[in-house]
Amino acid sequence: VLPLALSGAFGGSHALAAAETQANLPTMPTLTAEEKETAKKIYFERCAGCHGVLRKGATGKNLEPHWNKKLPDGSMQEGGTLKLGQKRLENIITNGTEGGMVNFDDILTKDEIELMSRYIQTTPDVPPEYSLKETLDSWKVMVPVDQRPKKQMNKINLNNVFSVTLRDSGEVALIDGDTKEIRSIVKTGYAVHISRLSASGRYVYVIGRDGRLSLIDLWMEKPAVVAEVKVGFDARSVDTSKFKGYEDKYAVAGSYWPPQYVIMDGDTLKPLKVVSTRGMTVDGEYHPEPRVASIVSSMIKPEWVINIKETGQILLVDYSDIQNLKTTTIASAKFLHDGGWDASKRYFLVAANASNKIAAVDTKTGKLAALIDTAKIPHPGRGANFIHPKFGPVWTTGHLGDDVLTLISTPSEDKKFAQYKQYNWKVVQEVKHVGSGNLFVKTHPVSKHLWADAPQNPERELAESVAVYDINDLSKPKKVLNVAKDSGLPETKAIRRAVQPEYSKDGSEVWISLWGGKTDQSAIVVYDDKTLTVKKVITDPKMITPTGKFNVYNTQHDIY
Ligand code: DHE
Repeated sequence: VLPLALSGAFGGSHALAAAETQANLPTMPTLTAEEKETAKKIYFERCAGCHGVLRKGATGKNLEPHWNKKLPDGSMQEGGTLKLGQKRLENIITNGTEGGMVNFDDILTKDEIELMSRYIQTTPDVPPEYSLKETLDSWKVMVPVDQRPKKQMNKINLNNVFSVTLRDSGEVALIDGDTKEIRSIVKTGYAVHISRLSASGRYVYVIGRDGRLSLIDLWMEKPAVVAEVKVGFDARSVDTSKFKGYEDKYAVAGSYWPPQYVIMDGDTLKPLKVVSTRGMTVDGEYHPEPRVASIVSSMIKPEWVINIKETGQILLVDYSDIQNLKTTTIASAKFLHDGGWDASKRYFLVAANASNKIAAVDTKTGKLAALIDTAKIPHPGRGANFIHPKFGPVWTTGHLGDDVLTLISTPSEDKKFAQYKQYNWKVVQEVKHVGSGNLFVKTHPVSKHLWADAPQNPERELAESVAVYDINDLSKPKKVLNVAKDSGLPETKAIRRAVQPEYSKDGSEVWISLWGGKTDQSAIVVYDDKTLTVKKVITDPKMITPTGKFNVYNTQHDIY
């Protein structure tokens, strides 16, 4: 709380008005020290991703005890968790909302829901900062570069390995795509979010939600972690330097908290530079927690595209001179999240999810190419590129908040697509999906299919299924595959969400994870992409909560 003199100086009459309103609010609930610790942990693991550490909201709503904001017409709007009250909050957490919040009754106990409802009515603690020194202190090299193999020491086809997140066990399984055998399970950070590849394809980088970044060497007889560093307290993204001459040289990881990114040596993870992302939103307001969302590496320039969620600023960071770092800051729209390249890999398309927009950046000119309005809460994953029979090259996104798949026309320098220029950056088609709650879409250059999941749909049947569309004729009825049933595993109390279709290197198979309960043995179901029949069910007692899967070749070359 600011001393009165300061609040007068900096807060002015608004601050006084806010203080008066706050005086009329119910008093904040109390928590014992032990309850607070438990609630903090649950909040970090389950809530912070959408609502933010400072609870200012992004994909999810603002969860501060009390907030007020000025509307465009000059009037003040206020709200907050204290106003909503204990019963209403318990109800929202238990049952979810139509706005996209999932129901937590199968994830948290009744007591935990009661506790979390009290916790979010109290003022959020500001977590500590994390500097270059702390990053360096956390850095470990298990196998120094000169003690690593000089050539591949195993017989695995390294073009077709899948790095699979075992979410709740804090591990990654490396699965041989040819034999479907689990080759190695490595301990990583908590709930690994993504795996990305070095330009050479030798190293896999996996980032845990707790900010622990692990480097796996695929050349070892049994692939294992060779270096590790903690880049922050809460993180989601990592990528490497892929431009010619910089292969395997650098890695970059983005944090949610503190809001910053860290540049590291590619083969040791030695932290070299930490860059804060705090600053102004595209609307010109200061934001204290602008989190780093997706990061991709350009192949046409020594640059990373770093998307800053709360500010809506897209950074093109030139890594050719780390000491004198040059950054182009492109204003797009707030709440940037995930995205992928168009087929030419010149344009990066990223969802500004809570703004219901897709931003397209031209990495050749370093400018915003388009800002496209879409249906509610686009969530592309990396999107899906294919040639539409009527509209030419298109990129696809699904939606968390709507029951359509959106196709956006993308430019091409190939003369044979010149006739489609008139459609560029327009939404050319919305294909009806099975329902809302889609997270990922996927296709492959040799495939005739577009796959789309719906794991966040409230209906069990839909959450456990995926839909397959014929890209040559999208008017044909989609084929809906019930992945949970196809796994042959006994039904469990927890919904087994069918999530993230991923292709094999040759594009002949599609792998789908069954994201089940915290302790339930689950599976990855592998389908033949042509016949849509089950080819293999990969299961094991250690196959618990599989979510993201990354075919190393497709990830290395951005094929989607
Ligand atoms: Fe993700 C990508 C953030 C919840 C599985 N997720 C991303 C990216 C971001 C992000 C910023 C892009 C990374 C990149 O490309 O550099 N995800 C968040 C969240 O903030 C959110 C909403 C809440 C949270 O607390 O983390 C969230 N994500 C989830 C899940 O619940 C998912 C389904 C399961 C899980 O393992 O946690 C999940 N997210 C994924 C996957 C990708 C991803 C599989 C990568 C897709 C790809 O094909 O590259």
